[in-house]
Amino acid sequence: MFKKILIANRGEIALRIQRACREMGIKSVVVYSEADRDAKYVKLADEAVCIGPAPSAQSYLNMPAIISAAEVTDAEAIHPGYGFLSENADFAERVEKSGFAFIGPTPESIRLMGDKVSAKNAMIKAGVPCVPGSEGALPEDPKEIIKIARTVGYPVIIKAAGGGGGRGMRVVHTEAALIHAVQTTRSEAGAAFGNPSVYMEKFLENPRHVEIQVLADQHRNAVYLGERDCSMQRRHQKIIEEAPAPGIPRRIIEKIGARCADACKKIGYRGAGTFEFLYENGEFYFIEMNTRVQVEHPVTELVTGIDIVQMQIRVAAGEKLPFAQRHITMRGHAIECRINAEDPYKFVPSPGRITMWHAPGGPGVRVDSHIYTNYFVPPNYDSMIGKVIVHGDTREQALARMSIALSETLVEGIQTNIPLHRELMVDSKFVEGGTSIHYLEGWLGQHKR
Ligand code: MV4
Repeated sequence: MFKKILIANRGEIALRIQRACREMGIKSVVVYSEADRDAKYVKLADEAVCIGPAPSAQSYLNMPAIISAAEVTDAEAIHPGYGFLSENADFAERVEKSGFAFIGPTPESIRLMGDKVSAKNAMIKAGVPCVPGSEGALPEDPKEIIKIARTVGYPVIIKAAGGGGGRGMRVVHTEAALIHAVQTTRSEAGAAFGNPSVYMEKFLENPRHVEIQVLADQHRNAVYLGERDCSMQRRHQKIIEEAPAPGIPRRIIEKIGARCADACKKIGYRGAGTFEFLYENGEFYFIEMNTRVQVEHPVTELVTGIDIVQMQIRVAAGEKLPFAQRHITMRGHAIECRINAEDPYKFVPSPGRITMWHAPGGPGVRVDSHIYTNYFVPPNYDSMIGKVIVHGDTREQALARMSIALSETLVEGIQTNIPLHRELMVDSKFVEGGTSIHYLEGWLGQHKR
């Protein structure tokens, strides 16, 4: 096992990874920007290295500075967390070329999944069901594109191969609008991702976003840890996630989960990963794979009892997964609310000093946050300041525990989205379960203030 790991991230995930290291008897090094000098995880770390000024481009995205920090502190491995460099294949490659272990998949896996066309081709080959659409990238010839769209059937969606997470997409309802949409998406994709390649899918009008968590080691073992429903989102920013996904029959999850684990074996995947699906009319359709630990990993940890971050570290060190699929069981229901420093209804960021922080507690309540009373939320990064996660025997109990936890949570000095979460926890459609990816935007339209 590694003796020392460098954490190439900030905020709650830096603290989360540090806690995993501590539990495993591993020393942790954190890197931080000038804006994060007073952060809790910086104070708590065994060692800390300042890697540059506040802007991410000069600190958390600064590859040479991060690798130098690993060299001077004698770290053996680098954990990238989520965001920043976590899905950058070139970074993973440079980490390994410099003699460190990258706590994540191989650069080849990251590259394969980073190109959404090659990811989809790999999944089709591995037997994972995908959204019907073009076979690979769209050709140049407009006549060919029109033919493909007729076969797929309108509405269609044009997506950039270099996109993902909602960037570089366009919905097309009629043949008259098709060619212009393809050309616009192509040129935007060329400018944004340096890759003008686009592909086409049938546009699913009212799906849910359901994802499968996987874990794989370097010895051809792979398991799935059930699913998460992440449909409650606005502008591709998830705000609530839960496990299991309400109302989806277990046999359907087991079937798709087994396909995902099998696909991991086929592509030689290692580490934690997430298969993103759209779920509509009882069917799963693969859209993308994330090759990192996700913000919402705790809901899976609570229902499975498996520490995903510790598993990432273990498999990166070459250990075998300590369990097989038959050993993994799911208990109860977990819900996560992302707490953002923002206006709860206008979504304008609200950085600044937190004059008072009181965390919730009680049975089945987990708080993953790096904030404290008198902490200054810097304006330079994502507005998420923590997560409240609850576990209960049933979804009803989890909902009740979340409402109580949110009522106990105090954040003063800045605005947060806690009031929005409190309203959603008692919203009749959300309580019923199974709302689609468009629900929140509709709800906000009806609850204008
Ligand atoms: C889609 C879709 C409907 N049909 N693909 C958006 C993020 C990216 N991961 C894929 N996305 C979508 N792809 C087809 N064929 C609708 C979305 C989508 C969405 C997906 C998941 C979560 C939130 C979303 C919000 C808007 C659109």
